[in-house]
Amino acid sequence: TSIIASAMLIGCGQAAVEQTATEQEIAPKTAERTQPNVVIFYIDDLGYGDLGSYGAVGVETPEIDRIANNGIRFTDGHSSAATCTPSRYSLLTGEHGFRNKAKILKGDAPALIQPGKPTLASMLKKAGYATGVVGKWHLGLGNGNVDWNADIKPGPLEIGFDYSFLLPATGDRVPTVYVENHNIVNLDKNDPISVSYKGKIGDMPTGYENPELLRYVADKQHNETIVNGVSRIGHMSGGTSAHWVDEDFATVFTDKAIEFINANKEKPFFLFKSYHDIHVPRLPNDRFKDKSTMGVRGQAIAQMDWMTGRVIKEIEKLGLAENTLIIFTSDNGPVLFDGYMDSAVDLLGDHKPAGPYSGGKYSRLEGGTRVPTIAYWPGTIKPQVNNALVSQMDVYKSLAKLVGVDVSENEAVDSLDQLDTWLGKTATGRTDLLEESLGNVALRHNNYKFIPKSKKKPSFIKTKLIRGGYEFHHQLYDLNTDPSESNNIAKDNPDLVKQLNARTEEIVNG
Ligand code: NG6
Ligand code: CA
Repeated sequence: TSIIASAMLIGCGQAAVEQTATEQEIAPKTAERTQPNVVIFYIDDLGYGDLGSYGAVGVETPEIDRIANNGIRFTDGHSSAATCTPSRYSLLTGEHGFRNKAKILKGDAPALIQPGKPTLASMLKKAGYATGVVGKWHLGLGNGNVDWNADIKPGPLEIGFDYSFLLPATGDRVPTVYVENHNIVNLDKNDPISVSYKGKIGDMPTGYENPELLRYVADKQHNETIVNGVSRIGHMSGGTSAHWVDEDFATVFTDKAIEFINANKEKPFFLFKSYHDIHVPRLPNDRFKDKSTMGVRGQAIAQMDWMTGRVIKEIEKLGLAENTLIIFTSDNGPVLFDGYMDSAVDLLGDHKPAGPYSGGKYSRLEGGTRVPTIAYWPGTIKPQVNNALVSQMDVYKSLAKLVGVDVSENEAVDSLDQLDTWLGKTATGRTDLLEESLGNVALRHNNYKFIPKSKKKPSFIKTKLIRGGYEFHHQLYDLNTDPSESNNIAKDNPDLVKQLNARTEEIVNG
Protein backbone atom coordinates (compact mmCIF):
# COMPACT_ATOMS: atom_id res chain seq x y z
CA THR A 1 0.00 0.00 0.00
CA SER A 2 1.05 3.59 -0.32
CA ILE A 3 1.39 3.98 3.41
CA ILE A 4 3.73 1.02 3.59
CA ALA A 5 5.59 2.28 0.55
CA SER A 6 6.17 5.65 2.11
CA ALA A 7 7.18 4.08 5.38
CA MET A 8 9.72 1.96 3.54
CA LEU A 9 10.95 4.95 1.65
CA ILE A 10 12.01 6.66 4.79
CA GLY A 11 13.67 3.50 5.92
CA CYS A 12 11.20 1.94 8.30
CA GLY A 13 10.94 -1.10 6.07
CA GLN A 14 11.42 -3.44 8.97
CA ALA A 15 8.36 -2.28 10.86
CA ALA A 16 6.25 -2.18 7.73
CA VAL A 17 7.27 -5.63 6.50
CA GLU A 18 6.56 -7.24 9.84
CA GLN A 19 3.06 -5.81 9.87
CA THR A 20 0.40 -8.37 9.09
CA ALA A 21 -2.57 -6.35 10.31
CA THR A 22 -4.92 -4.47 8.04
CA GLU A 23 -3.90 -1.15 6.67
CA GLN A 24 -6.36 0.63 8.92
CA GLU A 25 -4.74 -0.87 11.97
CA ILE A 26 -1.22 -0.09 10.93
CA ALA A 27 -1.87 3.49 9.86
CA PRO A 28 -1.31 5.12 13.25
CA LYS A 29 1.78 3.07 13.88
CA THR A 30 3.25 4.01 10.53
CA ALA A 31 2.44 7.67 11.09
CA GLU A 32 4.23 7.43 14.41
CA ARG A 33 7.29 5.95 12.77
CA THR A 34 7.49 8.72 10.15
CA GLN A 35 7.89 11.20 12.97
CA PRO A 36 11.17 10.24 14.56
CA ASN A 37 12.42 12.05 17.62
CA VAL A 38 14.75 14.82 16.56
CA VAL A 39 17.79 15.78 18.61
CA ILE A 40 20.02 18.62 17.47
CA PHE A 41 23.37 18.82 19.23
CA TYR A 42 24.50 22.39 18.64
CA ILE A 43 28.10 22.98 19.69
CA ASP A 44 29.56 26.43 20.26
CA ASP A 45 32.66 27.46 18.29
CA LEU A 46 33.61 23.91 17.28
CA GLY A 47 35.78 24.04 14.16
CA TYR A 48 35.83 21.77 11.13
CA GLY A 49 39.01 20.05 12.34
CA ASP A 50 38.09 19.70 16.02
CA LEU A 51 36.73 16.12 15.97
CA GLY A 52 38.69 12.90 15.57
CA SER A 53 36.52 11.94 12.61
CA TYR A 54 37.39 15.26 10.98
CA GLY A 55 41.14 14.98 11.56
CA ALA A 56 41.70 16.26 15.11
CA VAL A 57 44.94 15.50 16.89
CA GLY A 58 45.49 16.40 20.51
CA VAL A 59 42.05 15.28 21.67
CA GLU A 60 39.88 12.23 21.07
CA THR A 61 36.14 12.35 20.44
CA PRO A 62 35.06 8.68 20.43
CA GLU A 63 31.38 9.28 21.17
CA ILE A 64 30.85 11.67 18.28
CA ASP A 65 33.10 9.70 15.95
CA ARG A 66 30.82 6.73 16.49
CA ILE A 67 27.81 8.61 15.09
CA ALA A 68 29.96 10.22 12.37
CA ASN A 69 31.18 6.83 11.20
CA ASN A 70 27.76 5.20 11.40
CA GLY A 71 25.82 8.10 9.95
CA ILE A 72 26.49 10.83 7.42
CA ARG A 73 29.70 12.75 7.84
CA PHE A 74 29.16 15.85 5.73
CA THR A 75 32.32 17.54 4.45
CA ASP A 76 30.65 20.73 3.23
CA GLY A 77 28.13 21.50 5.97
CA HIS A 78 27.60 25.11 7.06
CA SER A 79 26.23 27.24 9.80
CA SER A 80 24.54 30.28 8.27
CA ALA A 81 27.01 32.70 9.87
CA ALA A 82 30.46 32.94 11.41
CA THR A 83 29.02 34.05 14.76
CA CYS A 84 26.52 32.61 17.13
CA THR A 85 23.34 34.68 17.22
CA PRO A 86 22.72 34.84 13.45
CA SER A 87 23.47 31.12 13.08
CA ARG A 88 21.04 30.18 15.82
CA TYR A 89 18.46 32.52 14.36
CA SER A 90 18.79 30.80 10.97
CA LEU A 91 18.64 27.29 12.36
CA LEU A 92 15.44 28.07 14.24
CA THR A 93 13.68 30.26 11.66
CA GLY A 94 15.01 29.04 8.31
CA GLU A 95 16.02 32.51 7.23
CA HIS A 96 19.27 34.45 7.06
CA GLY A 97 20.21 36.37 10.17
CA PHE A 98 20.59 39.63 8.25
CA ARG A 99 16.88 39.58 7.42
CA ASN A 100 16.28 40.44 11.07
CA LYS A 101 19.55 42.30 11.73
CA ALA A 102 20.78 39.43 13.90
CA LYS A 103 24.14 40.20 15.46
CA ILE A 104 26.02 39.05 18.58
CA LEU A 105 23.63 39.99 21.39
CA LYS A 106 24.36 41.43 24.81
CA GLY A 107 23.26 39.40 27.81
CA ASP A 108 20.23 41.63 28.44
CA ALA A 109 19.10 41.95 24.82
CA PRO A 110 15.39 41.51 24.05
CA ALA A 111 14.05 38.41 22.32
CA LEU A 112 15.16 38.46 18.70
CA ILE A 113 12.53 35.96 17.59
CA GLN A 114 9.25 37.55 18.52
CA PRO A 115 6.13 35.54 19.40
CA GLY A 116 4.20 34.73 16.26
CA LYS A 117 7.30 34.07 14.18
CA PRO A 118 7.24 30.43 13.07
CA THR A 119 10.21 28.39 14.29
CA LEU A 120 11.55 24.88 13.91
CA ALA A 121 10.00 24.20 17.32
CA SER A 122 6.55 25.58 16.51
CA MET A 123 6.60 23.76 13.17
CA LEU A 124 7.39 20.44 14.87
CA LYS A 125 4.79 21.16 17.52
CA LYS A 126 2.20 21.26 14.74
CA ALA A 127 3.16 17.66 14.02
CA GLY A 128 2.56 16.75 17.65
CA TYR A 129 6.10 16.96 18.94
CA ALA A 130 7.05 17.76 22.51
CA THR A 131 9.70 20.44 22.16
CA GLY A 132 12.55 21.42 24.46
CA VAL A 133 15.70 23.51 24.46
CA VAL A 134 18.50 22.87 26.92
CA GLY A 135 21.69 24.95 26.99
CA LYS A 136 22.95 28.13 25.41
CA TRP A 137 20.29 30.46 24.02
CA HIS A 138 21.87 33.80 22.98
CA LEU A 139 18.78 34.87 21.08
CA GLY A 140 17.63 37.43 23.64
CA LEU A 141 14.97 37.22 26.34
CA GLY A 142 12.21 39.59 27.36
CA ASN A 143 11.06 42.83 25.87
CA GLY A 144 14.14 44.98 26.31
CA ASN A 145 13.81 45.87 29.95
CA VAL A 146 13.78 42.48 31.58
CA ASP A 147 13.22 42.10 35.31
CA TRP A 148 15.31 39.04 36.04
CA ASN A 149 13.49 38.53 39.36
CA ALA A 150 10.07 38.11 37.76
CA ASP A 151 8.77 36.08 34.80
CA ILE A 152 11.32 36.39 32.01
CA LYS A 153 9.44 36.51 28.72
CA PRO A 154 9.05 36.35 25.82
CA GLY A 155 11.58 33.60 25.31
CA PRO A 156 11.62 30.05 23.95
CA LEU A 157 8.24 29.15 25.47
CA GLU A 158 6.58 31.91 23.45
CA ILE A 159 7.98 30.67 20.13
CA GLY A 160 7.19 26.98 20.18
CA PHE A 161 9.20 25.30 22.93
CA ASP A 162 7.32 23.46 25.69
CA TYR A 163 10.34 23.43 27.96
CA SER A 164 13.53 25.43 28.30
CA PHE A 165 16.56 25.28 30.55
CA LEU A 166 18.95 27.98 29.48
CA LEU A 167 22.28 29.60 29.76
CA PRO A 168 20.70 32.91 28.71
CA ALA A 169 23.43 34.44 26.51
CA THR A 170 27.04 33.22 26.55
CA GLY A 171 29.36 31.85 29.22
CA ASP A 172 31.33 35.09 29.10
CA ARG A 173 28.32 37.36 29.59
CA VAL A 174 26.20 38.13 32.62
CA PRO A 175 23.76 37.08 33.97
CA THR A 176 25.65 33.94 34.98
CA VAL A 177 22.56 32.03 36.04
CA TYR A 178 20.32 29.29 34.66
CA VAL A 179 16.85 30.21 33.47
CA GLU A 180 14.32 27.37 33.54
CA ASN A 181 11.15 28.20 31.64
CA HIS A 182 10.37 31.74 32.82
CA ASN A 183 12.49 31.92 35.93
CA ILE A 184 16.02 31.99 37.26
CA VAL A 185 16.86 28.75 39.04
CA ASN A 186 17.62 28.95 42.81
CA LEU A 187 17.03 32.68 43.05
CA ASP A 188 16.58 33.95 46.60
CA LYS A 189 13.84 36.59 46.62
CA ASN A 190 15.71 38.43 49.39
CA ASP A 191 18.76 38.83 47.20
CA PRO A 192 17.40 40.16 43.91
CA ILE A 193 19.59 40.14 40.85
CA SER A 194 20.32 43.10 38.57
CA VAL A 195 22.16 43.21 35.27
CA SER A 196 23.67 46.17 33.47
CA TYR A 197 25.55 46.63 30.25
CA LYS A 198 25.91 50.36 30.91
CA GLY A 199 28.20 50.48 33.92
CA LYS A 200 28.99 49.09 37.34
CA ILE A 201 26.13 48.23 39.68
CA GLY A 202 26.33 46.78 43.19
CA ASP A 203 29.50 45.67 44.89
CA MET A 204 30.62 42.48 43.18
CA PRO A 205 34.30 42.63 42.25
CA THR A 206 35.31 43.31 38.66
CA GLY A 207 38.35 42.32 36.64
CA TYR A 208 39.40 45.93 36.18
CA GLU A 209 39.26 46.69 39.92
CA ASN A 210 40.42 43.36 41.38
CA PRO A 211 42.67 41.58 38.88
CA GLU A 212 44.26 39.64 41.76
CA LEU A 213 41.02 37.62 42.06
CA LEU A 214 41.19 36.28 38.50
CA ARG A 215 42.01 32.76 37.34
CA TYR A 216 42.58 34.01 33.78
CA VAL A 217 43.86 37.33 32.55
CA ALA A 218 41.17 38.78 30.30
CA ASP A 219 41.03 41.51 27.66
CA LYS A 220 39.24 44.79 28.28
CA GLN A 221 35.90 43.58 26.99
CA HIS A 222 35.85 40.52 29.28
CA ASN A 223 37.00 42.41 32.35
CA GLU A 224 33.80 43.26 34.19
CA THR A 225 31.90 41.38 36.93
CA ILE A 226 33.84 38.45 38.40
CA VAL A 227 31.94 35.21 38.96
CA ASN A 228 33.67 31.94 39.90
CA GLY A 229 37.07 33.63 39.60
CA VAL A 230 36.48 34.72 36.01
CA SER A 231 35.61 38.21 34.80
CA ARG A 232 32.74 38.46 32.32
CA ILE A 233 31.25 40.93 29.85
CA GLY A 234 28.69 43.14 31.64
CA HIS A 235 27.89 44.02 35.23
CA MET A 236 25.74 42.14 37.67
CA SER A 237 24.78 42.33 41.32
CA GLY A 238 22.86 40.08 43.73
CA GLY A 239 21.38 36.67 42.99
CA THR A 240 24.31 34.96 44.72
CA SER A 241 22.53 31.64 45.36
CA ALA A 242 21.69 31.40 41.64
CA HIS A 243 25.17 31.93 40.20
CA TRP A 244 26.32 29.01 38.14
CA VAL A 245 29.58 27.13 38.58
CA ASP A 246 31.02 26.72 35.09
CA GLU A 247 32.68 23.40 35.95
CA ASP A 248 29.20 21.92 36.57
CA PHE A 249 27.79 22.69 33.10
CA ALA A 250 28.58 19.22 31.78
CA THR A 251 26.43 17.44 34.33
CA VAL A 252 23.76 20.11 34.82
CA PHE A 253 22.85 20.46 31.15
CA THR A 254 23.20 16.77 30.36
CA ASP A 255 20.97 15.80 33.28
CA LYS A 256 18.31 18.27 32.11
CA ALA A 257 18.45 16.90 28.57
CA ILE A 258 18.09 13.35 29.86
CA GLU A 259 15.16 14.36 32.07
CA PHE A 260 13.44 15.95 29.09
CA ILE A 261 13.92 12.83 26.99
CA ASN A 262 12.56 10.57 29.72
CA ALA A 263 9.57 12.80 30.35
CA ASN A 264 8.67 12.72 26.66
CA LYS A 265 9.74 9.26 25.56
CA GLU A 266 6.18 8.18 24.73
CA LYS A 267 5.57 10.85 22.08
CA PRO A 268 7.80 12.22 19.38
CA PHE A 269 10.10 14.83 20.88
CA PHE A 270 12.38 17.54 19.57
CA LEU A 271 15.35 18.40 21.75
CA PHE A 272 17.54 21.35 20.84
CA LYS A 273 20.60 20.55 22.93
CA SER A 274 22.78 23.59 22.70
CA TYR A 275 26.24 23.65 24.31
CA HIS A 276 28.40 26.22 25.99
CA ASP A 277 31.53 24.25 25.08
CA ILE A 278 33.91 25.08 23.51
CA HIS A 279 33.25 28.80 23.86
CA VAL A 280 35.20 30.93 26.33
CA PRO A 281 35.67 30.99 29.23
CA ARG A 282 36.83 27.40 28.99
CA LEU A 283 36.37 25.87 32.43
CA PRO A 284 35.87 22.15 31.82
CA ASN A 285 35.35 19.85 34.77
CA ASP A 286 38.55 18.54 36.38
CA ARG A 287 37.60 15.06 35.26
CA PHE A 288 38.79 15.96 31.74
CA LYS A 289 42.15 17.38 32.67
CA ASP A 290 44.13 14.42 31.30
CA LYS A 291 42.07 14.17 28.15
CA SER A 292 44.00 16.50 25.89
CA THR A 293 47.44 17.82 25.12
CA MET A 294 45.88 21.15 24.15
CA GLY A 295 44.98 22.46 27.60
CA VAL A 296 41.49 23.68 28.42
CA ARG A 297 40.33 24.05 24.83
CA GLY A 298 41.03 20.37 24.18
CA GLN A 299 39.56 19.39 27.55
CA ALA A 300 36.40 21.30 26.68
CA ILE A 301 36.17 19.30 23.44
CA ALA A 302 36.56 16.06 25.44
CA GLN A 303 33.86 17.23 27.86
CA MET A 304 31.53 18.06 25.00
CA ASP A 305 32.14 14.60 23.54
CA TRP A 306 31.34 12.97 26.87
CA MET A 307 28.10 14.99 27.22
CA THR A 308 27.02 14.00 23.73
CA GLY A 309 27.77 10.35 24.45
CA ARG A 310 25.67 10.38 27.60
CA VAL A 311 22.61 11.62 25.73
CA ILE A 312 23.08 9.15 22.88
CA LYS A 313 23.47 6.28 25.34
CA GLU A 314 20.28 7.33 27.12
CA ILE A 315 18.41 7.28 23.81
CA GLU A 316 19.80 3.80 23.16
CA LYS A 317 18.96 2.61 26.66
CA LEU A 318 15.35 3.67 26.16
CA GLY A 319 15.23 1.71 22.91
CA LEU A 320 14.67 4.87 20.88
CA ALA A 321 17.80 4.86 18.73
CA GLU A 322 16.14 3.59 15.55
CA ASN A 323 13.41 6.14 15.95
CA THR A 324 15.61 9.16 16.57
CA LEU A 325 17.26 11.41 14.04
CA ILE A 326 20.34 13.07 15.49
CA ILE A 327 21.91 16.09 13.89
CA PHE A 328 25.26 17.22 15.28
CA THR A 329 26.83 20.50 14.25
CA SER A 330 28.33 23.82 15.41
CA ASP A 331 27.20 27.46 15.34
CA ASN A 332 30.40 28.86 13.83
CA GLY A 333 34.05 28.08 13.23
CA PRO A 334 36.87 27.90 15.76
CA VAL A 335 38.72 30.59 17.65
CA LEU A 336 41.67 30.08 19.97
CA PHE A 337 42.08 33.43 21.69
CA ASP A 338 38.64 34.95 22.36
CA GLY A 339 39.31 37.26 25.29
CA TYR A 340 40.95 35.08 27.96
CA MET A 341 44.60 34.05 28.24
CA ASP A 342 43.86 30.35 28.60
CA SER A 343 46.87 28.97 26.66
CA ALA A 344 44.75 27.67 23.79
CA VAL A 345 47.16 29.31 21.34
CA ASP A 346 50.37 28.09 22.99
CA LEU A 347 49.25 24.49 23.49
CA LEU A 348 47.78 23.94 20.02
CA GLY A 349 50.61 21.74 18.71
CA ASP A 350 49.81 20.20 15.31
CA HIS A 351 46.05 20.42 15.76
CA LYS A 352 44.23 22.36 13.01
CA PRO A 353 40.95 23.70 14.45
CA ALA A 354 39.57 24.63 11.01
CA GLY A 355 41.06 21.58 9.27
CA PRO A 356 42.29 22.46 5.78
CA TYR A 357 40.28 25.70 5.68
CA SER A 358 41.35 29.25 6.41
CA GLY A 359 39.92 31.64 8.95
CA GLY A 360 37.51 30.70 11.72
CA LYS A 361 34.91 32.38 13.87
CA TYR A 362 34.21 35.99 12.68
CA SER A 363 35.86 35.21 9.32
CA ARG A 364 34.56 35.50 5.76
CA LEU A 365 36.65 32.50 4.72
CA GLU A 366 35.41 28.90 4.81
CA GLY A 367 36.63 28.32 8.36
CA GLY A 368 33.92 30.74 9.52
CA THR A 369 30.94 28.59 8.64
CA ARG A 370 32.16 25.21 7.42
CA VAL A 371 31.70 23.08 10.51
CA PRO A 372 31.41 19.41 11.44
CA THR A 373 27.96 18.27 10.37
CA ILE A 374 26.66 14.79 11.12
CA ALA A 375 23.28 13.14 10.61
CA TYR A 376 22.67 9.84 12.39
CA TRP A 377 19.61 7.64 12.32
CA PRO A 378 20.45 3.95 12.62
CA GLY A 379 18.43 1.73 10.31
CA THR A 380 17.41 4.65 8.11
CA ILE A 381 20.56 6.56 7.25
CA LYS A 382 23.30 4.55 5.58
CA PRO A 383 26.84 5.29 6.81
CA GLN A 384 28.65 7.52 4.35
CA VAL A 385 30.83 10.52 3.74
CA ASN A 386 28.75 13.06 1.85
CA ASN A 387 30.29 16.00 0.00
CA ALA A 388 27.06 17.88 -0.74
CA LEU A 389 26.87 21.58 0.11
CA VAL A 390 24.41 21.67 3.01
CA SER A 391 23.19 24.43 5.30
CA GLN A 392 21.68 24.35 8.78
CA MET A 393 19.03 26.70 7.43
CA ASP A 394 17.62 23.79 5.43
CA VAL A 395 16.91 21.68 8.49
CA TYR A 396 13.61 23.58 8.79
CA LYS A 397 12.03 22.69 5.46
CA SER A 398 13.69 19.28 5.30
CA LEU A 399 12.19 18.28 8.64
CA ALA A 400 8.83 19.83 7.69
CA LYS A 401 8.83 17.49 4.71
CA LEU A 402 9.83 14.53 6.87
CA VAL A 403 7.10 15.00 9.46
CA GLY A 404 4.46 16.15 6.98
CA VAL A 405 3.90 19.79 7.93
CA ASP A 406 3.02 22.33 5.24
CA VAL A 407 5.18 25.42 5.32
CA SER A 408 3.54 28.67 4.28
CA GLU A 409 5.02 31.04 1.72
CA ASN A 410 6.32 33.59 4.23
CA GLU A 411 7.78 30.98 6.52
CA ALA A 412 11.46 29.91 6.56
CA VAL A 413 12.05 31.88 3.36
CA ASP A 414 15.72 30.93 2.92
CA SER A 415 15.28 27.28 3.81
CA LEU A 416 15.28 24.61 1.11
CA ASP A 417 13.83 21.14 1.36
CA GLN A 418 16.98 19.04 1.19
CA LEU A 419 15.56 16.02 3.00
CA ASP A 420 17.06 13.50 0.60
CA THR A 421 20.50 14.95 1.21
CA TRP A 422 20.08 15.05 4.98
CA LEU A 423 19.00 11.40 4.86
CA GLY A 424 21.98 10.52 2.68
CA LYS A 425 19.95 9.42 -0.34
CA THR A 426 21.80 11.80 -2.62
CA ALA A 427 25.11 13.62 -2.63
CA THR A 428 23.55 16.56 -4.42
CA GLY A 429 23.03 19.53 -2.18
CA ARG A 430 22.68 23.25 -2.70
CA THR A 431 24.10 25.08 -5.70
CA ASP A 432 24.22 28.45 -3.94
CA LEU A 433 24.65 29.38 -0.30
CA LEU A 434 25.31 32.73 1.33
CA GLU A 435 27.77 32.71 4.20
CA GLU A 436 27.29 35.58 6.66
CA SER A 437 30.02 37.13 8.79
CA LEU A 438 29.65 40.25 10.95
CA GLY A 439 27.08 41.75 8.59
CA ASN A 440 28.91 40.79 5.38
CA VAL A 441 28.02 37.99 3.01
CA ALA A 442 30.01 35.72 0.74
CA LEU A 443 28.60 33.31 -1.82
CA ARG A 444 29.29 29.65 -2.28
CA HIS A 445 28.39 28.59 -5.81
CA ASN A 446 29.25 24.92 -6.21
CA ASN A 447 33.03 24.74 -5.78
CA TYR A 448 33.48 28.51 -6.05
CA LYS A 449 33.68 30.95 -3.21
CA PHE A 450 33.00 34.57 -4.03
CA ILE A 451 33.73 37.22 -1.39
CA PRO A 452 32.48 40.64 -2.45
CA LYS A 453 34.70 43.51 -1.39
CA SER A 454 34.27 44.41 2.27
CA LYS A 455 32.69 47.68 3.35
CA LYS A 456 34.86 47.80 6.43
CA LYS A 457 37.30 45.63 8.30
CA PRO A 458 36.34 44.81 11.91
CA SER A 459 39.24 46.14 13.95
CA PHE A 460 39.14 43.42 16.61
CA ILE A 461 39.79 40.62 14.12
CA LYS A 462 43.55 41.24 14.40
CA THR A 463 43.48 40.46 18.10
CA LYS A 464 41.82 37.09 17.38
CA LEU A 465 44.79 35.83 15.35
CA ILE A 466 42.37 34.79 12.62
CA ARG A 467 42.59 35.47 8.89
CA GLY A 468 39.37 37.40 8.45
CA GLY A 469 39.20 37.60 4.67
CA TYR A 470 38.01 41.21 4.95
CA GLU A 471 39.60 42.75 1.83
CA PHE A 472 38.63 45.90 -0.03
CA HIS A 473 38.53 44.09 -3.36
CA HIS A 474 36.55 41.11 -4.68
CA GLN A 475 37.90 37.64 -3.98
CA LEU A 476 37.17 34.47 -5.89
CA TYR A 477 38.52 31.04 -5.01
CA ASP A 478 38.14 27.61 -6.52
CA LEU A 479 37.82 25.40 -3.45
CA ASN A 480 38.42 22.23 -5.47
CA THR A 481 42.00 23.21 -6.11
CA ASP A 482 42.45 25.83 -3.39
CA PRO A 483 40.62 24.88 -0.18
CA SER A 484 42.66 27.34 1.87
CA GLU A 485 41.50 30.32 -0.23
CA SER A 486 45.05 31.43 -0.96
CA ASN A 487 44.94 32.11 -4.68
CA ASN A 488 42.51 34.87 -5.60
CA ILE A 489 41.35 34.27 -9.19
CA ALA A 490 38.87 37.17 -9.33
CA LYS A 491 40.93 39.25 -11.76
CA ASP A 492 41.24 36.38 -14.24
CA ASN A 493 37.50 35.63 -14.19
CA PRO A 494 35.63 38.94 -14.57
CA ASP A 495 32.52 37.34 -16.08
CA LEU A 496 32.15 34.83 -13.30
CA VAL A 497 32.71 37.56 -10.71
CA LYS A 498 29.98 39.63 -12.30
CA GLN A 499 27.61 36.70 -12.37
CA LEU A 500 28.28 35.72 -8.74
CA ASN A 501 28.02 39.31 -7.59
CA ALA A 502 24.60 39.56 -9.22
CA ARG A 503 23.52 36.27 -7.67
CA THR A 504 24.66 37.49 -4.24
CA GLU A 505 22.58 40.66 -4.58
CA GLU A 506 19.62 38.64 -5.78
CA ILE A 507 19.65 36.41 -2.70
CA VAL A 508 20.27 39.31 -0.31
CA ASN A 509 17.34 41.24 -1.78
CA GLY A 510 15.16 38.14 -1.52
C1 NG6 B 1 32.22 38.86 21.20
C2 NG6 B 1 33.22 38.57 22.28
C3 NG6 B 1 33.63 37.12 22.24
C4 NG6 B 1 32.43 36.21 22.21
C5 NG6 B 1 31.52 36.65 21.10
C6 NG6 B 1 30.26 35.82 21.03
C7 NG6 B 1 34.98 39.82 21.04
C8 NG6 B 1 35.98 40.96 21.10
N1 NG6 B 1 34.34 39.50 22.16
O1 NG6 B 1 31.73 40.16 21.35
O2 NG6 B 1 34.46 36.79 23.31
O3 NG6 B 1 31.73 36.28 23.42
O4 NG6 B 1 31.14 37.98 21.26
O5 NG6 B 1 30.56 34.56 20.62
O6 NG6 B 1 34.81 39.25 20.00
S1 NG6 B 1 29.43 33.77 19.93
O7 NG6 B 1 29.98 32.47 19.60
O8 NG6 B 1 28.37 33.69 20.90
O9 NG6 B 1 29.08 34.51 18.72
CA1 CA C 1 29.61 30.45 18.74
